[in-house]
Amino acid sequence: MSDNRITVLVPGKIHPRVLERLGKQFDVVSVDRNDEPQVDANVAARVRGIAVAGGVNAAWIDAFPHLEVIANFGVGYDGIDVKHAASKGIVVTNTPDVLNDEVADTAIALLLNTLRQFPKAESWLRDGRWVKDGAFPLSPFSMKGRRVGIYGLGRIGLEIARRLEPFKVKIGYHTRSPRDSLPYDYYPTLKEMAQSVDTLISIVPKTPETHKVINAEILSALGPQGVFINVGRGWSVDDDALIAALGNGTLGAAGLDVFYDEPNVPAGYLSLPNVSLLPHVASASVPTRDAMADLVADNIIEWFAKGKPLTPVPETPVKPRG
Ligand code: A2R
Repeated sequence: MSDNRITVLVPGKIHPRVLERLGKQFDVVSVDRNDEPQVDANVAARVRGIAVAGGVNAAWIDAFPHLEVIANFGVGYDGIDVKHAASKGIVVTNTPDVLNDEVADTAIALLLNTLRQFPKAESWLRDGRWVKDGAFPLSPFSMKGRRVGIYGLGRIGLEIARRLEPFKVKIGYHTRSPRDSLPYDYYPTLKEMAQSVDTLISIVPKTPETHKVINAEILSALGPQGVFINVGRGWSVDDDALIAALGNGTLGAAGLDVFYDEPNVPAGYLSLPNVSLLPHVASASVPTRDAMADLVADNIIEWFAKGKPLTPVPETPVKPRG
């Protein structure tokens, strides 16, 4: 559309509510998301905002000389080259907080599913095995008496900790800096925490420092009664080590909602009986995804209305719009 409305580009798929909200006041241009942008030069010159669920690399940032803001759908913004955006004075926003409760709920559900094998028990019933073979086998693990270590006690990690309290389990955490006045044990290293707990929940972002840190050493420290849950990023896990540990009994069980190369899940997991797998659904409810979509739209709207987005990421500067 060639009117005098501000042009906002949407590479690839995004929640329809983002398109609906932005379409009311912006010229929204949807394009395929390839490595290199294929956008008409006239359109490229008009683009001042990008709304995206996924990634925006340096080539995309460079393709739009008047780009001011990139609004990411999701709290993790590892798909966006924020350093490059920051170097060009472009603001990046994400969708923190509105998904904390949903992701924390999923973490607890996945932990219970992993410990108590509820998905398998339901399949047992649906497959007629209750009638044919009798009671579902007892679950080898229980929540009772667990010592839980949370790797990452940020917005989501803290909600997970709060939800664990009524289960009467022991709660500890590892972050780079301790959080004041919380009733949880702080561990200065991931290894020390893994040695002291039997349940590890990962909810750290994807950064160079968190790459494959859940490795053979950490898994073996958790031990044969140990359980690993991941609702952060698959990037943090050495899959070969986890598959081996689950297969040879070094680790008891795992529950995974996130994977290194989504939607591709290593075949090794699929054949293991002691892993509970979800297709990255932690925030995937209608109300939570609607709230995330609204925050994406509101970040763009606020930026162009007031020169101040609602939730900029810490790496990008927010200078008043000139
Ligand atoms: O290290 P700190 O004190 O900055 O604590 C943050 C922790 N964290 C780390 N802990 C240990 N070693 C690291 N290298 C490291 N890097 C970060 O992760 C903080 O407690 C937590 C991140 O919290 P938030 O920034 O509030 O993120 P939120 O909203 O909880 O989401 C976490 C991640 C997203 O980045 C997505 O990847 C995923 O959950 O959905």
